Amino acid sequence: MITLCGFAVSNYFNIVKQVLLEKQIPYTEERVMTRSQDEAVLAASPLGKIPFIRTPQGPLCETAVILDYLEAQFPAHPLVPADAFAAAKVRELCTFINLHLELVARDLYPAVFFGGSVSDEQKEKTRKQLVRNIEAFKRLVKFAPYVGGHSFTLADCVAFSNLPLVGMASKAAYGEDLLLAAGVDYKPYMKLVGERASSQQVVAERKAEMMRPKD
Ligand SMILES: N[C@@H](CCC(=O)N[C@@H](CS)C(=O)NCC(=O)O)C(=O)O
Repeated sequence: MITLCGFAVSNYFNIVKQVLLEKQIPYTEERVMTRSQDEAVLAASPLGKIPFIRTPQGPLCETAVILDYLEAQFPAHPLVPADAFAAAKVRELCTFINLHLELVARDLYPAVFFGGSVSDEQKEKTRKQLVRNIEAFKRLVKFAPYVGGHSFTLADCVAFSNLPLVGMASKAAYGEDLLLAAGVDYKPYMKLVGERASSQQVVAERKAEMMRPKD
């Protein structure tokens, strides 16, 4: 049995959860907050980052690694095509969204989501990077109707949790959603993917976590 560790506000935790649900892999959850100094957590995720999973063979951290493991270990209900090139194209989209969109927008989160601050210089630097990277993303993404084409794949699990964060963070920081401003109309796509049972569970559990009184 897989144990998914983390908590449901984390976009990366929710990506792994959606994959577990889509692939119908039985799992349990262990609530772990970020930056834990607990030895049992650090032994599984040395930087204290979430998510990580526990498997019968031992723990695994880093979302992309976890997703590859799940796909290899549980081949039923595939989220990656069998063809090597098509599979690489799906992973290219996952990496692009994680690395060049979400990770760049992440610099804004302390200011826009957590009541912290970010310097004007950093804000401007992030904006330039996002504008450039979103233009590049437009060359890869298909929305036909899924991000990689006609089938729902791993890249949709990544996009569903990450694109809205990029949109919300840029809207809060710059007064405009930089995805929409660049003509990436991801809202109908979010509605389509949002109709899936896995999406509804992820969203409901995220809301419940956000309503939960602080420990
Ligand atoms: N590269 C990691 C990133 C995961 C990550 O940054 N998780 C956040 C929560 S969404 C976290 O644990 N942040 C705490 C920290 O960076 O110390 C992955 O892909 O799993």
